[in-house]
Formats: sequence, C-alpha cells, structure tokens
Amino acid sequence: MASTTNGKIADMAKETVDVHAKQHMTTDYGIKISDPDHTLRVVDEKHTGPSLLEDQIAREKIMRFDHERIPERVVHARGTGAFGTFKLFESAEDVTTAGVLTDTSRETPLFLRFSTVQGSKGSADTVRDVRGFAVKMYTDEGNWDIVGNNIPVFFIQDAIKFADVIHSVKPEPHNEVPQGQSAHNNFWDFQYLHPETTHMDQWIMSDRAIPRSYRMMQGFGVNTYSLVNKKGERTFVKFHFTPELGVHSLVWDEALKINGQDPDFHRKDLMEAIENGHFPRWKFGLQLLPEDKLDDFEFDPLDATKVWPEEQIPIRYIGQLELNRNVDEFFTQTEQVAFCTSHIVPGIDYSDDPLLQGRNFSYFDTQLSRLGANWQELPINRPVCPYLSMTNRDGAMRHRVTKGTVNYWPNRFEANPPATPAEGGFVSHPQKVQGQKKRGFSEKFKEHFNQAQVFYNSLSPIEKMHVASAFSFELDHCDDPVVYKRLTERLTAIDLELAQTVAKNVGGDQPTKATKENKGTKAKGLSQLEYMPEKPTIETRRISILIADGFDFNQYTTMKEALQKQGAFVFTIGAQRQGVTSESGQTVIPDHFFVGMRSTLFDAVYVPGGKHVQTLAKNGVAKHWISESFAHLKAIAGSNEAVAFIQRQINLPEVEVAQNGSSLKESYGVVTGYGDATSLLKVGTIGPDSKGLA
Ligand code: HDD
Repeated sequence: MASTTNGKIADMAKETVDVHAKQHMTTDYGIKISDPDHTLRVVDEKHTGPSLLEDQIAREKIMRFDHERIPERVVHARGTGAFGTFKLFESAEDVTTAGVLTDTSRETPLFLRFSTVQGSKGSADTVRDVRGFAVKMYTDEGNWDIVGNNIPVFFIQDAIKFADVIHSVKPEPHNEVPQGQSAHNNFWDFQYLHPETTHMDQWIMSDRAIPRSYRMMQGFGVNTYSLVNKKGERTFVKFHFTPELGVHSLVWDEALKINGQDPDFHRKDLMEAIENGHFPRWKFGLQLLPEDKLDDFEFDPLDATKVWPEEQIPIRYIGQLELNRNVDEFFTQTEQVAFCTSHIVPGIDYSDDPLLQGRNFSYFDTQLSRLGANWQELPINRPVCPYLSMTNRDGAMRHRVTKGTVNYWPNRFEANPPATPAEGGFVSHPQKVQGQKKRGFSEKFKEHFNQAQVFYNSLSPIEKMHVASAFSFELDHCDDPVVYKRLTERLTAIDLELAQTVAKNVGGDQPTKATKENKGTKAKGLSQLEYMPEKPTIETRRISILIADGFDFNQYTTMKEALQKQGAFVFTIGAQRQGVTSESGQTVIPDHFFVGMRSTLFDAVYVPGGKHVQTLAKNGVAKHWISESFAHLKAIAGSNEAVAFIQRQINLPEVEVAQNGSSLKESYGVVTGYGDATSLLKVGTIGPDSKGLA
C-alpha cells in the first residue's frame, strides 16, 4: 500500500535492520551469543553460586536496558507519527521561489507527528487539549518544518511567557496532579491573569479540543511566516491543512470514557486507517497578506492570538498532504523526530511575530537536551538532499565521517564553499526595522476580546452548549473560589448568557451585566460544522454489529458486506468469541466479546434480527451498548426483532424511529426496518443526527 517512491523511506532503509531476517543474535560488538538466558556464574548441581563480573554479555544487556530512556518532550510528550507525501497542484511562484511550493512535478516526502500538549508520554489520547500537528518536509533544498496545532491561535503573544503558561497547565508542582487535564486551579488562575488567552480559551473549550481522530482535524501553522518571490517581494503567510474527511469530534462523556477504555485510541485509529490503505489527506492552503497591507487591520496580523479572518484574507489551496506509511519503529522515528520552527528553505522567511521569534530559539535548543548535539544526524532528522558542513564537527555521538584536511572557512582549497543565491544559497529577506529598544508591544496587541467573541458567536447552538459544559467541567475541578469566580466573570466579556450558565453551574457570582457588549458578529470558518467532507462518507468509520446465538445470518452478512463496500471498518461483537451460531446454523467467530469492548470505541451499531435478541435483552453490556450509543449521538440500526429491543434501550417514546427508507431527519440517527437488511440500506447516509441529546 505504501508509496515506494518516498525518498525519505529509501534514505532510512540504509539504517533499517529486520529482526525477522533469521540472523543470529549478537552482542552490540558483534559476537554471536549462545545462551541469552543465563548469567555466567559459579554453579553445580546443588548450588547456584554468585554471578561473575566478567560476563560481558549479561552486563551489556543490563546496561543497555538501564539507559533506554531519554527525556520526554517538555510539552507535546504524548504523540504519534506517520510518513507521507506532499503534492502541489498549483504553483505559488507569484509569491515565493521555494521549490516545494512552485514545482508541481515534485512529490516531497514528509513525516507528521500529532500530539497532545499537557500530558506525559504515557497519558491518554482523548483528553481535552490542543493537538500538535508538526510536519517535516524533506525538500530538495533542505528540511522545512511547520510546527503547528489543530487550533489556529495561541494562548500568549510573547514567547517569554511560554514557561509560565506551560507550568500553569502541567500537573501542579506540590503534588503532580492532574495528568492530561487543564481542569485545575493553576491553569485557570493563569488564564484569568492573562486576558490575551481569552480567545484560545474559547477554542479549547469547544469541541476542537476533543477530536474524533487525528485524521479529522485541521492543522494550522499558527505563526506568520513570509514568502519571498523572484522580485524580492515579501508576502506574509499563514499555513492551513484542511482534512478531506471533515472536522469531527467526540462528545465529552465519550472522550472521558475512552481515556480509560483505550488510552491509545487516536494512535491506533491512525495506524488502522493507513494499514488498511485509507490514507488520510489534507488540502494545503495559504493565507497571503502583501507586506504593505500589514497595518490595514484593527488587530495586528503578527499577533498569534488572532486569526486572519477569511472574509478579508481567503485561503488559497495549492497542494495536498497525504499520510501513507506507518513507522517501522516508534522510538527511532516518532520519538527521535525533532522539529524546529526555524527550519525554513529558500523562498520562505520568518516574520516579526514575537511568539515565532522565541520559538525559533526554543525548538533548536530543546533538541540538545532531548537528543544531544548531533540530533540532526539521526536518520529521521537528516535531509534527503545532499548536505555538508565541514565546520559543524564532533560532539557526542557524531557518526558521520567528514573526510579532508581542513575544517574551517575560508581555506586554501576553497573546500565546502557557500552557495550564491543563483546556486540556491539562502538569503534572508532584507528588512528595514525601526523602533526603540524596549520591552513591550505596539498598541494593537492590547485588544484581547473581539475575536474571542466572534468565535463564540459563530458556533452552532450545540457547539455553544458544549463550550458552556466544558467551562463548567473545568471550573468545577477548581476548588479555589478566587479562580472560578474570576474566570466566570471574565466570560461576561464574551457573552452574558454563557457567563451566567457557567456561574450557576460552578458557584460563581451571578453576573448581571456584560463587560463587553455582544453585537452577535460572526465570521466564516470558525464553526467546525463548516468542515464536513465534500461527499458524506462512512469510510474508515468503526461500526459494530452485536450478535448472540440465534442471530439472523442473512441480515448480518448483507449489512456487513454493504458497510465494508463503503469503506467502513466493521467489527462483530459477540456474546462469546468462541463462536456464535446463527438461527440457520452458521457459525461466526466475533472480533470481540461484549465485555472486551465498549460502544465508545465505535461510530455506529447494527443489531440484526433473530432470536438472539432475547439473549441481548438479558445482557447488561449489550443493552448499555445501545443506550450509550444513542446518548453519544451515534447511528443505530436494527432489523426485525431488534427493532423493539433498540426502542426499549433508547426509552424515549417521543423519538421517531425511521423505517424502511423514511427520512433520517427526525429519527435521531436511529434506523430500523423489517424484512431483509437491504431495506435499511435505502435510508442512505448513516451519521450522527445533529439533534442528539448528549
Ligand atoms: Fe511548541 C513542541 C506547537 C508555542 C516550545 N510545539 C511543540 C510541538 C508542537 C508545538 C506541535 C511538538 C513537536 C513534535 O511533535 O516533536 N508550540 C506549538 C505551537 C505554538 C507553540 C503551534 C504556538 C504558535 N512552543 C511554543 C512556544 C515555545 C514552544 C512559544 C517556547 C518559547 N514546543 C516548544 C518546545 C517543544 C515544543 C519546548 C517541546 C519539544 C520540542 O519542542 O521539540 O521547544
């Protein structure tokens, strides 16, 4: 399935060994080992005596294990990655000379690492958090990293505040609590004290912070970079990745449960899709702002707590990113990959975005403590284009051998000369700067609430309800009244009703006046409901079919095959994995048994007809499967005897259940029918109904 033309895969192959190649076990210094299971010791038939220090084999094995760990990333420690390719379908040569953005014949290999921010390496995937979206493109002109997130704005404006915001969200210093959560005093204390975080707070309390899948979220470069064209003109740019599958989220209750039921839910989801040849894809787009238009906005476009409104600066889609190969080994690839916001290629440059300026120092620096001085030599990090610096030498674990008699420039041989711009040498854009040397910001950086309010206003009523619940959950976990009272008061700058709802839930002082009038201004591209797939699809959705002895085999197979034909991943969940026998005598070996799985790990459920329903009706897990799926807004389908079973679990007489091809609109996503399962298939789209009750 995986692309074989990927230059980075070929490059890494030189270092790749296969444990299944039937090669004998050796020590790290190459001798074959005859007995890996016993230490060299003094021993006879009656006595097992002391172990001997001279046993190099045992000492090497123990020593190597003792030193397996390296420091985890100080943020974004929990993550997963995959290889892929970037293809350009429209040249951006009007704004840049970068080959990766102008040469439409290229396929640029890349590595993408997704992550959460707060939790440590072993934390759960489906926590409420920002998701990292870090792309390393191995271009013909060197590595280009876009180290982005799934949320287009950031908490703070100045990189000097990063340690503070991260310390405040990480487990508290006195007790190392909580893990994988922002729901605690210190975080919300910091947020209140920094009004600039108000915009990002709206995003992280929205459904964006609990994605259904890494494959179903947007990626944003967040910071502003520059593009420079042949004429030397500079255009400011923001990078966008928009998923082909649309933007989808979990509901909060589901996310909480999955944290325990399958902490690896997102990484498994990504691997499962790639493994099955359903390669996730994102459209790649640019928001472009000519240099001379920088002052034309009421906000400063270089302030990372602001989006560039799409009405004013539309996204120009010019390429596609695809992930098409899982890693061979987690540590050497996903763990050792190291991104730097400062890694750009000719035709791309930085901007004066104060957050980016600090990030450019931090990433390059943090790799030293994580991986050591020669981290750029590691197979996953080295470029695929020719590279050579004869002055960057030595350091711990240097393994490249640099031949020649000189290691400085200039030298009498003119060895390793710099490149002229015509030869592809990087030239910084000559930028005029003015101002006084002092600490602080220009005026426009001081407004913090306008865009936060527009974001909230642009959400659908259900998304707004989720924001109110999320704030309520978070502040309920804060036990210091100063924290939850002040924060609910801050919400009056967004929307009085939101502030009142949250205050009531968490015990804040009931606000009666908005501190900022809400005129209801909305904007494009903020509600995730705007990002549905172009064609509705159930591709890669996980669908469960519940069966027990006595199920209807024809209905089971008809539905299973129809779903698989549409690209869904279908799983049979049975009363026992030993084998389940149908009414007509066929045996099916289920993928899982009831207690081994939960409805939360699937997107939809089907129950075929048959006498097996009597068994399901006596099984608490099976019953809960249906009611929980309903509460989590999932599509539910059933045939014949299963119709009454499903209706009983949903237990809402007012819910109309669509039958045999009738519209889903008022059905809350529940589809049932009689006869063979094909009647159900006529209903068409299977997907959560927007009227759900969760
Ligand atoms: Fe950062 C990691 C994204 C602000 C300092 N950051 C890191 C990763 C992502 C981001 C996706 C994980 C990379 C990986 O998978 O290896 N960070 C962002 C975004 C930001 C941002 C989108 C705002 C626009 N970060 C930010 C600031 C600083 C840092 C302001 C410091 C001043 N970030 C780091 C770091 C990390 C990191 C400490 C930890 C591991 C690493 O860099 O390689 O340097």
